[in-house]
Amino acid sequence: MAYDLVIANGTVATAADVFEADIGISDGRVVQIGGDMGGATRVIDATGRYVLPGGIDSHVHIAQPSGPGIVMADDFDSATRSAAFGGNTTVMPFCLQERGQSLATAFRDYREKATGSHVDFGFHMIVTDPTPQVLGQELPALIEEGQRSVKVFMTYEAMRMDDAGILATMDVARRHGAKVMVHCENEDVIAFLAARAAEAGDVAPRAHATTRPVAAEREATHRALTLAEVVDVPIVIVHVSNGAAIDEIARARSRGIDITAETCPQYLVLEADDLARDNWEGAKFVCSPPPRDTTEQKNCWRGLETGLFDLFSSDHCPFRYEDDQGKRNPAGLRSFRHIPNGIPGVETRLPILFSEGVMKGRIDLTRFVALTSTNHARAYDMYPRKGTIAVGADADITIWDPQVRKSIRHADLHDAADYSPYEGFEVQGWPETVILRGKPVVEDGKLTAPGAGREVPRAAT
Ligand code: DUC
Ligand code: ZN
Ligand code: ZN
Ligand code: ZN
Repeated sequence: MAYDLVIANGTVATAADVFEADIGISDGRVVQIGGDMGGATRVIDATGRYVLPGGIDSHVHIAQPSGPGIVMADDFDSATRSAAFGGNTTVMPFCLQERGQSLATAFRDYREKATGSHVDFGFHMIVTDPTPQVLGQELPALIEEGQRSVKVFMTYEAMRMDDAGILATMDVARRHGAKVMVHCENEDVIAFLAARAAEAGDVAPRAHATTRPVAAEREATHRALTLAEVVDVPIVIVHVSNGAAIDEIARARSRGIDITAETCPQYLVLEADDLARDNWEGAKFVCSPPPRDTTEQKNCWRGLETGLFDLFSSDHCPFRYEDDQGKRNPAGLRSFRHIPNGIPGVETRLPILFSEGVMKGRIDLTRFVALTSTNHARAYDMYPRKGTIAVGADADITIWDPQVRKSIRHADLHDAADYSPYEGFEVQGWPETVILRGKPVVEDGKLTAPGAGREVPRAAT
């Protein structure tokens, strides 16, 4: 019985171990690890390479409307192409319920938009309008069918929920078995500071960072954790940017709250000072929470090193720079308040953490795998089908070249934005071959199996 594919001579890494072994794959699954493989229809030689579980990026925004007339640069085609080239085999975008809209209808639309994706995918539900219809019927039904992650925002005028709405949403999540992801920033603080800055004529991109201070994130993090404690629901604190928020998480964990904590590349290698770059270039770094300073970068690294963070995600949220609705803010709208929030990053997430984390000795390879794949599958009910290399698991594998050195250039990336916030950043290590359910989807610099992505069934517990 010949296997469909054997990956030979590589160094395999999981979240627990690093070992030399060949991997035998048939019918899209891993069927043998180590030992004599017998025959194979195809053998990929992975000598000198790491054989890793495919990356899972559980925080990406794709084809999400972001205000009147403002659309994201990426649709599912370009976003999942970029994800695949970045070594990912699964992404988890959001299904946004816009106010006044049915959540069930929104979900049908996002599912439809996602057909033809190039990597596997699963959704989180963003609730912005907690009506009786949504909380009483639609959300419970979606959770029951496996959509077991719900996100709420404490900021953004068009999306924010007050504490009463968050409590009610959390209660539905608790009763039906979902966890709640929270974007933690205090909107009233931000609105107050932003109005004051605008009045003072301080409207350049740097003001985005000064008007979204650590205090606004710390207070909201504390409040979100408190609400989750009161309701007794598992919570995910997304995109943590600083030490004060980290301290809130550590304290709440010591009280026994079930918390998953996430950080992102922008909080490790970008800074608020990047927003001060000349000629409105700073707009290329506008995301929320904003990048902070070197002290907070160190705090975030410490959170990765000590295991405080479970997830390392991109928060890919691409907008073009040169565009009527883009970041450059053309035609009289030259204010930080009109710069769309978000930066692209789904393709550069793994190389940045590998290079800055593993190559620089801050984290080991097993922790890299946990942070970029395994923990995402565990947090969002896809493990052990996804997120590991084990007999019976989906053969989602990234063959990683740890030697190659690159300078990140947007021209080499595959998203539909027109810049990368990491332009010129030097990395060592890049994904070489990406295998989705046993089939190479990226090989020799080409997308070899377009449209092979499917929605991941999420296990009920
Ligand atoms: N922050 C961003 O920068 N973009 C997407 C949404 C968010 O919370
Ligand atoms: Zn239920
Ligand atoms: Zn967010
Ligand atoms: Zn986000």
